[in-house]
Amino acid sequence: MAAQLQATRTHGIDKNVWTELVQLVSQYQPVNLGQGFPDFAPPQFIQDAFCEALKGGPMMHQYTRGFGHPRLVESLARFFSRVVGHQIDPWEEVLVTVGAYQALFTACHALVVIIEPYFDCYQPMVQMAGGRAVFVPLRPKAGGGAVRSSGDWVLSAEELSSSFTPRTKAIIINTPNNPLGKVYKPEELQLVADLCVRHDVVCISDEVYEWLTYDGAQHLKIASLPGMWDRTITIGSAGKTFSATGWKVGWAIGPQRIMKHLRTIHQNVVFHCATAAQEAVARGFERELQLLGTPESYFQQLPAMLHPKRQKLASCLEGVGLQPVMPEGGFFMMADISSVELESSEQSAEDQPTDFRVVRWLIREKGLAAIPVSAFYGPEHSKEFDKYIRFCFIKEDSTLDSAADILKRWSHERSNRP
Ligand code: IK2
Repeated sequence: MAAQLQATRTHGIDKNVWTELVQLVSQYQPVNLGQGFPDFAPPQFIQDAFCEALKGGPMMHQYTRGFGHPRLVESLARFFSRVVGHQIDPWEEVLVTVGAYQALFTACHALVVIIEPYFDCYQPMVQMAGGRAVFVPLRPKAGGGAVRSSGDWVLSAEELSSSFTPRTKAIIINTPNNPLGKVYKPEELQLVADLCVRHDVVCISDEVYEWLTYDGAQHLKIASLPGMWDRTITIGSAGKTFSATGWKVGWAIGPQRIMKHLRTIHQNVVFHCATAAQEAVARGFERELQLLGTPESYFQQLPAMLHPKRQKLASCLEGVGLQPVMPEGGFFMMADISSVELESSEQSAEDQPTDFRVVRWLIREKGLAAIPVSAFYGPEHSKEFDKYIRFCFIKEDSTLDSAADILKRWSHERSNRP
C-alpha cells in the first residue's frame, strides 16, 4: 500500500546525503565542518534590520506580496541592475523564494544539463519536475601533476557540446561552485553561453556564493554576457549573502518571458515567503548598495574574514597528508583522502563509496564531520570522485582549531600504526 502511494517521480530520491549525515551529527556531536552554515552570528546590521522589521508594525507579521515583498524586490532590482548592467524590472523580473533552494525548484522544470560536481538537489528537482538530468563533469586537468586549485578543474568542450540535444531545455551552472570552489573564468562562461544561444537553451546560474572569491578570482555573471540576459535565471541566497542561512530568503532574477513561468510554480507551491525576513534582507541590500566597493561593505568584509580560515584549513589538511583542492571561491574545501586506510567496521562495508565510509567513520570514531563528495555527482561519475571529502570553513577559529587537533591526532596514529 505504502509503495502505491509513492509517485514515480519520487523514486530513488527519498534519501540524500543530508538526511543521513545530519542525523549522525546530532547523534555523535562531532566538530562540525560538514554542512555549509556559519557557526557565528550574522553581522550586527542585518540582525538589527530583522529586529526593526519585527517591530515595524502589524503588517510586518502578515502576508505580503506573493512574488516578493515590495521593498525587497525593489532593492534587489536596484542592486543587481547595477551589478549585471541591465535595468531590472522589480515587478516582472524578480521572484523572492524560500531560499535559493526553492528558486532552483521553480527553475528546474525541463530537460537539463548539469555540470558536476553539483549541489545535490539539482538532480532530484529535475526528476520531480518530470525532466531528465544529463551530467557533464569538471575534471582535474590531465597531466597537471598534483592538483592544487579548483581552477585546475576544467570542462571538456567536446563533452559539454555533445550533451546538448534538440530536447535540451536548460543547463545549470554554479559559480563559485559547491563543493569544488571553482570560479568560472570568462572563457568558460562564454563556452556555456555560446551553447545556450546556439541551442536556444535557458541557463540557470546558481550564484549563491557570488561575493566569496579569493586571490584575485573574479565572479562574473553569465547573465551579463552578450545575448545572455534574455535566457538566464540567476539565483541568489540571503542565507549565504548575509550569513543567515536559517532565514531561508532566496531569489530568482531573469527576463519576464521566463520569470512568468517560475511565478506560476511559486504561486501554486509556496505562494509567499516570511515578510519580516524579506524586509530585513531589503534593508541589508539598501545598506550594501550605499557601501558597494568600499571596505565597509559586508561583501568585502566576509571574504576578507574567510581568507585566513581557508588558509588555516588548507595548511592543516596538507600537514596531515590530505591534499586540499584550494577553492577560488565559496566556503568549502575538497581534500583528497587517497592516503587514508580505513579501520575496523567501515572496512567491511566495501560495497559503499569510499568517501561515505571515511566520513561516517570520521564522525563516529574521531568526532569530526565532513561531507562525501561523490554525493555531488550523478550515478555515472560518482565512483570516479569518491576519493574526496568536503570541509566547510565558514566556522569560528576555535572550531577550525578543534578540527585541526583531531586531524593531527589521527595523522599521528596513522603514522605510528605498524
Ligand atoms: N545552491 C548552492 C550551490 C548551495 O550551496 C546552497 C546551500 N547549500 O548549503 C548546504 C551545504 O552544501 O552544506 C543552496 C543553493 C541553497 O541555498 P538556500 O539555503 O538559500 O536555500
